Amino acid sequence: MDYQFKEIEKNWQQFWADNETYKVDNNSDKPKYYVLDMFPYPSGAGLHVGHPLGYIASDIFARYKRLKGYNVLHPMGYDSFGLPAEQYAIQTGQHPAVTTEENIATYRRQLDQIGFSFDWSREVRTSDPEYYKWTQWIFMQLFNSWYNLEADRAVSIESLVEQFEKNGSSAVKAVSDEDTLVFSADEWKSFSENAKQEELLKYRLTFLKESTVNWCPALGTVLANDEVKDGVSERGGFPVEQKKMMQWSMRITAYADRLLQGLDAIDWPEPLKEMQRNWIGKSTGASVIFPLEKGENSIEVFTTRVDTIFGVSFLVIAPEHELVSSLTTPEYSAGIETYIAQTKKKSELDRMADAKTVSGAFTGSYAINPLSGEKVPVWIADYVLAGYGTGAVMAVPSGDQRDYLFAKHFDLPIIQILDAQKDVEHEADATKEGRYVNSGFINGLTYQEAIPVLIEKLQELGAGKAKIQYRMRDAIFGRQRYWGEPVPVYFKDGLPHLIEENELPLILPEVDKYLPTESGEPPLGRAKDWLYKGEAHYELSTMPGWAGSSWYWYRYMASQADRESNSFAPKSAIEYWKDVDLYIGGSEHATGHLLYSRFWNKFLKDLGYVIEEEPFKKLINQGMIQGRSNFVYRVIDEEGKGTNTFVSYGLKGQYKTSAVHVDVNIVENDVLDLEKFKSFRPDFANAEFVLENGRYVCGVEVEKMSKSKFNVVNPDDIIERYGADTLRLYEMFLGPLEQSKPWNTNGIEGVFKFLRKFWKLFHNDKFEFEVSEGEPTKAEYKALHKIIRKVEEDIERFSFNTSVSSFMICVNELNELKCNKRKILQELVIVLAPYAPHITEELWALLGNEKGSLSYAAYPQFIPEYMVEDEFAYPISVNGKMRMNLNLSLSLEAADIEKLVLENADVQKYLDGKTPKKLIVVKGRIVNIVI
Ligand code: ANZ
Repeated sequence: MDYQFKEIEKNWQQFWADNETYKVDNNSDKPKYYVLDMFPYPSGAGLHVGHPLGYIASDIFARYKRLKGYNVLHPMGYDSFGLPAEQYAIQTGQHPAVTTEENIATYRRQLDQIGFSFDWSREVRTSDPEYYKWTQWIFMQLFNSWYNLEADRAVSIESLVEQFEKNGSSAVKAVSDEDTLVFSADEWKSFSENAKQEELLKYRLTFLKESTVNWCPALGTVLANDEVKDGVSERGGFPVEQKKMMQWSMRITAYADRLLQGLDAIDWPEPLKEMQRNWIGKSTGASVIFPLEKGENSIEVFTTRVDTIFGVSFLVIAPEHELVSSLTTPEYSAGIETYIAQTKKKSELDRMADAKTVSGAFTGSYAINPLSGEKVPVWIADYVLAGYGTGAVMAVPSGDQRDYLFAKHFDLPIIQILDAQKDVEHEADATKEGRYVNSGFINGLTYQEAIPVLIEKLQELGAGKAKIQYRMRDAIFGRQRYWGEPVPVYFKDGLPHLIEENELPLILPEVDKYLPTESGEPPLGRAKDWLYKGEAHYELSTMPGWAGSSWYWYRYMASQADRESNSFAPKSAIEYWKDVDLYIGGSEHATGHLLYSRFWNKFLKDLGYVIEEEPFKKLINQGMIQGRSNFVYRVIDEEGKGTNTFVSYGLKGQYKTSAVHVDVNIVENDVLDLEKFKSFRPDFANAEFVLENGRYVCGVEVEKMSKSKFNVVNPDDIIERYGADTLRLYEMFLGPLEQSKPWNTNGIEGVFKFLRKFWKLFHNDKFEFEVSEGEPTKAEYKALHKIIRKVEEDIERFSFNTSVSSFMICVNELNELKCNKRKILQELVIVLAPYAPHITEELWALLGNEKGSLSYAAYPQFIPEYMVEDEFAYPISVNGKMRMNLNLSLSLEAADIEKLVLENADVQKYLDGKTPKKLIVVKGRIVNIVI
């Protein structure tokens, strides 16, 4: 039979499903291996060929690991809460659950067609109450915990209450809000219950707080910093503004140092780790207190360059700083007010990016430099951010570029403090070379020498101390939207309280519309009679997109049976699977999902629910598959109007044209299908063409794969035409996994032909299955063992593309050797199986093996002896002409070679009975005969 991929693939997919071939057990003597993909958001558009790239790579790895004797957990699920389903619901009135269900069905069908070895019995859906029950449960644990800096971990909030009851607040070392109260044990006991709860909220790891948020009016929700790109929402590109709101937050900053340290222990791409490091943004410096000239107050600044303190010629505080109004003297109040109004219009990103335009306003007040005793003016300016450090800086125009530009602009003093001064105007940070001058007791010191001396002095004076500052903020944990997890909280006297654990899940209620209420409350405000115990109001915002994906890999560890247990995954399952050995997904999640997941993981570990500090041991970012767009060229007439004539790419230079995207699915090898083009768009129905060599050749460009560019290739179409095995091999063949690369269907034929050639090795000329039982030759063994070793090495270093070309070479070699020996082919089937699971299952069964046993066969052992070159095909030339090759052992000496050459029947034909005049043997190279 010819290679009937359709039937073969359908049958095997059915077989794997019926037999639960990839269902994995939590009890096994084999070593465990956990291969995880970033689960998809099931969008309405379904999968395009870019999506499965990472899934194919991880599936190859998972299949390979099974062959290597591992018990492999390779699950899949859906991140099924989120904005697009809800936007669609708003437009159509369709319940997001319904569209989500439909989209999941499409995804499942598409995934199944590709032949993945997922254990579907462990599927998760974040929007399923059985799943989000545990997301809510984790939220409750966070609410019930605080971060004890002494223990350097999260502990139960009861232990904080105990400390307060025993010693008051003084001995507590916690990561908390800044406005915590100072009280004795007795004072604590005298607090009302509500006052206690209010105080505890400042310590809880998830807490309500008024904060400035990125508010997107068009989406009607708050967005996380990583969901805002260049001042607009990442989804949809809508404007985003700053707004103060009561919000749920997660105290991720408590974990800043552990998140930083953990990076050193995991095998992730360096650029990704660097992105996390920058996001966390640890700065080591000092806080310095500048008392005000008048009154009791003082301004605390954060500086990384306390050594420049003698160069300070003014202070700048953020326009939002709490002291602004009290510092502003009547004379300057108009200027300050105008400036504050201006600042409100700018986003934080604009403020940071806009370093060159100088703006600011003088408050009219002065502060005192605690070391020099000098009086310095206090200004406000938007380059100082309210949320970073203390929201105040000591300005050093001779050292810092922004301060320099500011001083120049407003004519403020510039104090020279180093003997080797660099060009401050052009260098952001110019004071690191030379020794100090004009700097009191640090004169003559270098900057490294000065810092510890100054910190000690400040500490002595009670005017400052060493301080570590993080750029990362606590993470906002709420959306004013419908399609997300309800927060398991109700309100009493304006304070949040958790519902009982046994009341979980708190089910997402039905609403009549997916829009905010008339009074501006989130959509959940529309739910009828949705009250806790019939009286208390629930929290109306829902959890953000990252909630459900911050722990999902643990749910997969729970088998179907385990899921009945009263935990997100039973201890035994967590002890067995521990962590993810290989995680494959996109780098766009660097500072979102991948940071939040590490945070929740560390938290769950602190509470003893999981055992590993880091969840994802090794991570690979797959590259993006770009679209390869095709263009036709519309001829423009003299008046500049587009005609209905299209000129082929090679001739377009002779006309005035404009390029128009054309659907890549009606183009083959860059040649346009004219009939399909005419029905592609109504206005093309009467199109005329200027052809070259009778064909219309399209132009090409590499762009993002997107519907609007008509360059989306659907895997369904490829599978229909060539089959899933070809798709899998081809996606890998495109290039290194980590690289971005364009999808180019032109090369797919070659891969398809390779599979047919491979199939043909097992069949005779009448296409009947036929393998020989004979003992393979050395050359045959060599071809096999070359590929055994190559594929093993390639997969172990995640170089999947190089294996594909090696398979092609191997099959060509065996083809030339006319090898159909079972001993060779059966092993080759196993080696190819991870890449092309269907065709190999079929051949494995045809070879007489038990159906379906290929997935758990043993990867063949590489035997180095087969690689030893012990023969050489000597070129034999007669009178300077190459006549033939003769295979001879490399161990033979010249005399033996001479003898064997002369005895050879073919050589004798050339000799024609004569004795050669000369016979030159170069060992391992050539034999020359002169007659
Ligand atoms: C004096 C100084 C002299 C500074 C000098 C720098 C160079 P990183 O490394 O990012 O932490 N700064 C402090 N708080 C700020 C805020 N809220 N908004 C804007 N800028 C702020 O940077 C810390 C430095 O940024 C601090 O050190 C402070 O300026 C400024 F030659 O203090 B420096």
